[in-house]
Order: sequence, then structure tokens, then C-alpha cells
Amino acid sequence: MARFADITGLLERQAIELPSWAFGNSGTRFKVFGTPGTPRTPFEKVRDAATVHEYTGLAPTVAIHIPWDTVDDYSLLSRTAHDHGIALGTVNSNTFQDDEYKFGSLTHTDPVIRRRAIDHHYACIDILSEIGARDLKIWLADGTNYPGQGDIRRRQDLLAESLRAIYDRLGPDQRLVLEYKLFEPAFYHTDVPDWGTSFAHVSALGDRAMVCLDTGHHAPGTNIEFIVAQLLRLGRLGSFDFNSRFYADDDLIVGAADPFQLFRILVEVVNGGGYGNPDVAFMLDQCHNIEAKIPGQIRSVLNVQEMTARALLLDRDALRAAQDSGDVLAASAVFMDAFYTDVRADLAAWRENRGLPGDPMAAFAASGYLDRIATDRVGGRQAGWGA
Ligand code: LRH
Ligand code: MN
Ligand code: MN
Repeated sequence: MARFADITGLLERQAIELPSWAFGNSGTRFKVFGTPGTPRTPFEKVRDAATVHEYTGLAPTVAIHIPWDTVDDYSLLSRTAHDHGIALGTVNSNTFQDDEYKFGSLTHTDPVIRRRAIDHHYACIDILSEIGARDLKIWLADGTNYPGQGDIRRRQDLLAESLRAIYDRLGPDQRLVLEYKLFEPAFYHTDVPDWGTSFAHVSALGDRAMVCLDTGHHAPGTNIEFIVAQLLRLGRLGSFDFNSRFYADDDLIVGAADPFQLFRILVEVVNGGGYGNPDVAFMLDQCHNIEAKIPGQIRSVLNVQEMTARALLLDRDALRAAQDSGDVLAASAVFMDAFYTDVRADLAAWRENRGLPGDPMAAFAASGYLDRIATDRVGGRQAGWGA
């Protein structure tokens, strides 16, 4: 196995984008529990995201979601991020909470509604230009609940047309990233349900259109690392939305439900040249419904870092030799050795060498930040739904 000292240079390259909505209150359709100190504005969300970076050195950018993070002055939001040591990243569009999109947005049969949805994406591209970020991420709630409710084929054609209009509006340094999701809120069919559909659309658009893989958006038992390998092979893996799930789109802390799956995914990322590669953005897409949000995000980026370190430590030469000689058990042993390697002490020492706290969770807890925001911020709002 590689030694930890051999991978420290690679670890330096890790950057994980945080979702602004992780810092706001969120919940299920049964209850949204309020948390003292919840950000009241996008500026306060940015401040909290910067705190995660301050303690971990892992999260230099924060994604925004429009209209949840609508502000009068995006340059000011961007400057605020810079003042706190981070930058704004991906702009997420949102056509899933307005009444007019009840039957679809980019796939709607009414050209007036489709136009409105396209215009929303144009507004997002303008924000992207203003903040100097690269990626427009599109996730659509479009779909139907009942067989016969919509014309599946026609909706694909309308989607292709709408995406073309959006893609053609991008600047030369901007990308369109299309996220897929198997189901929810539509329960019968979703217009972009899987990687193949996303791949078909982005391939038709052009080189700057990519697929976003949200780890929570598959059927149970799906071999996600296979999809990772395939998309990297095809040069279309644009980004990850990391989170973990037990049942549906749970949006739990990445690496919490199935650390081994996260390891397997990261092994494929490294194998396929996706690690340290600016074309493949690592992002979180999570909500912290019952746990504290900032430490929830700190825990999450640390989980990704730990599994990345283990994936980088994998003895690829030994693995290849075992694979090529048909030694199934030796191959499995090499693979599992890397997975079971406890890298926490090495990572702590490495952090301290870089002037970061060896234990970011403990250092943050001792900082008093949560008490301060609970006192200073009164009247926080929900992260997204209804915000
Ligand atoms: C959809 C999704 C998508 C949205 C986010 C809030 O389930 O994963 O990425 O933008 O949740
Ligand atoms: Mn997502
Ligand atoms: Mn999701």
C-alpha cells in the first residue's frame, strides 16, 4: 500500500463545494425544526460556509440556489465571500416551487411557461457572469404522477429544445450541468430520471454540458461507482452532489449511511482521472434537519477527505497484478486493506502542519461560534422550501 506521506500532495488538491441551503432550516413534509442561529440572509449563509472552510481548509466555495439566495447585489455577496476567505460557486436554478410549474417547467407544453422557465435560467446565467463562477446546475422536478398524464416522448423533445436555448446563452467559460433523479416529486415518470437521459441531452448540447451525479438519486442497490466510471470514461462527469441515503433522497451526511460505497465511488474517481481534476466538481447536497448545521458540514467534508485518502492509498499495482492473474481473493484483500486503513491520525497531523486544527470538530465546538450566532441572529428562515 502507498504510504500516507506519498499522498499528501494529492490531498492538497481537494476542494469540496458546500450548498448554501445546508445552513438554513430544513426538514421533511412532517416538520421543520428551527435551529437557533439559522442564517437570516444569504450573506449569513456565506459566513457560515466560510467557517467550515476556516476549520477544515477543504471548502473554498459555496453554491447558491436561485431564488432561495436572491439578493439585490450579487457582486456584494461575492465580495462578502471573498472577505471571508471563500468564493461563490455553482448557481443552481429552481423551477420546482412555483405554482406555474405544477405540470412542468422546461418540458411544459405551454410555450409561455416554458419561456418563463428558460428566462429564469438566463437570469441564473447573468448571476453566474456577475460572480465569475462557472457552473449552472439544472435539476428539474418535471415529470408526471400517472400513466397517460403526459406524453413522455414529446416532453423529451421539449426538454431538448429548452436546454438548447439555455446552453446557447452560456459564456465560453461557463458550463451547463444536468442533474438526474429517479423519482420525487414526480412518482410515475421523471423527465431526467437517470444518467443515460442526462448523458443523451448533454451530449447533444456540446462540450460544455455535463452530467451531475447526486449520490442520493438512484434506486436502492444501484452500483453508483459503475456510473462514475462510465461517465468519466465518456468525459461527461461534471459534478457530484454528495450525500447519503438509506431509503430515498434522504440528504444525510455523506459517508454516514454507507462509507464503503463512498470509498468505492472515490476509487473510481481516482482511477478515471477525476480526482484533482477541475472538470469534476465535488459538491455536497445535504440538509441537516436534526443536527447542528455547521458541524454537520464540517463532519461531511472530513468524511469525504478520509475516504479520498483511503482511495488514494489503494495499492493499484498490487490490485492490477491480482486482477490480471485471476486471483480474486488477493484482489479483494488489496481493495479492503485500503478501505480499512484508519487515516484519521495521519490527517490530523497533516492538518496541524498546515496551520489547521487537528480536530476541526472539537476546535469548532470550542470556538463558541454557535452560541454567538444563536444570540446575534434572531428569526432565521427555512433553507429552501417556502423561503
Ligand atoms: C433535488 C436536489 C437538487 C436540488 C437540491 C435542493 O432533489 O438534489 O440538487 O437543487 O436537491
Ligand atoms: Mn442534488
Ligand atoms: Mn436531491
